Amino acid sequence: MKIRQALWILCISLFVLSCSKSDDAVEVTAGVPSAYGAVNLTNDGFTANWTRVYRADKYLVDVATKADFSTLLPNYTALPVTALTLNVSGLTAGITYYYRVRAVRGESISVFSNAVAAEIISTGPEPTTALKSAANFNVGMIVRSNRLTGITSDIILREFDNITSEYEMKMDKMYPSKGTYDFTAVDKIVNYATDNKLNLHGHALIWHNSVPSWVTNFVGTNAEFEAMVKDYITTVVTRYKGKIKSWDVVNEAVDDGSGNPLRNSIFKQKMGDDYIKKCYQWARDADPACKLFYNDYNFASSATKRAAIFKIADDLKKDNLIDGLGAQMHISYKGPAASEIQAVVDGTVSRKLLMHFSELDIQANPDNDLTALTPERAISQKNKYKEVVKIFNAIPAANQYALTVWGMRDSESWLLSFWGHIDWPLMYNEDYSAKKAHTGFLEGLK
Ligand code: 9MR
Repeated sequence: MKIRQALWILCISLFVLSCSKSDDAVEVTAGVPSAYGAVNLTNDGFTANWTRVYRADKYLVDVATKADFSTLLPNYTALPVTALTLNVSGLTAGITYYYRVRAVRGESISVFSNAVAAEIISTGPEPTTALKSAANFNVGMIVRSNRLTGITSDIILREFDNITSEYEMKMDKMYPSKGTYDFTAVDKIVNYATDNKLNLHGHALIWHNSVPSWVTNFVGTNAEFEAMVKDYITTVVTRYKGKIKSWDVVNEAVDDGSGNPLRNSIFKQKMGDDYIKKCYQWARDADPACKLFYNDYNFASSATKRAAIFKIADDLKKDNLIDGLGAQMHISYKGPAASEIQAVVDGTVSRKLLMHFSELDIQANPDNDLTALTPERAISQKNKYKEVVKIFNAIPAANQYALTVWGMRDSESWLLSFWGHIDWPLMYNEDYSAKKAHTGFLEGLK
């Protein structure tokens, strides 16, 4: 009996073993490659590249002229490649192509990787369509009183309908010593705006970074300090009533530290936390028709700062003391993400406030890894300009105030000395020709 049982068990085991396949023949599934951004962009091609897939025999690459791959290029339709890169050539300058990759392992073909867009470099001049004629909203540029002539002025008048003073409408310049105002530069800018029918945005009445030394070292009581600030705001806003249509009353009041309390500025120290409200009230009283803005940076990149800014707006709005929010938008080609910028817009629009993208510049070299602006980076920067403009363009017209770019030529940007290294954050070259960033702005309007 035992021998029979043992024989049965042996037979069954042999049968099971014969049915199972050897390791080599086991069915395998090819993993999915991830496509990286295109590199080596030239005026007729680029290099596609992607991640290695475990034991893949080869990869199949598609290149198309449409993001949905409905128009595959005949030479690049499931093109088999054993390496992890493919030089794609014979393409047309200025056109955006898309690629995706599958891995092949034995009989198995993976699903498609992500799709990557690659814009073929166009070497000719960029389109010169004037921004203000292409946009349905006010497009702004910063000005300096000693640069309101020549080619700079020609470009301002051709491209922009809104101007902001880069630094001459700040307290240290307008109120350099106790009891003595200096409006020489502001008058020039105001006259230029009036003569040329440009909207002039006032920037910025109260900013911790532009406090004259006599105010930092104020001699007098807190009540006297407050009276001085009231006189300053009233004097300036009244002087330009009807000519300066909007003011950043308080700029950058939110601290960057954790919890984002109010920055401990001289104004907070001497006047208390409600200094903000007082300043807006004095500005409102001086010119009730003037649009009052609160302006700050990292509005998109920091959710906590965004919440703190919206809280300031809510407190002011309760008493009808604010009309709009300025998101400075000193950003880089890497971020913040579109969703974060959209959150700024959504919070502003839902509060029924005007939106000003007030100081746009886009660093192309935030990591200081370049010594010259490469075509790839110029295109990445262009795409970020396009993304920002697209978001602004989609804001309901009633909430759009303006989109202001913080500087004309790259070499004039504050960022170079601030970060101490080369960058190309703006829309114009040294010879005032338009960069790809300018084309990105135009494309964002479509
Ligand atoms: O770009 C401005 C620079 O030329 C001035 O020296 C500086 C101080 O007045 O202000 C710069 O502009 C700042 C703006 O007024 C507020 N947000 C940050 C900007 C860059 O520092």
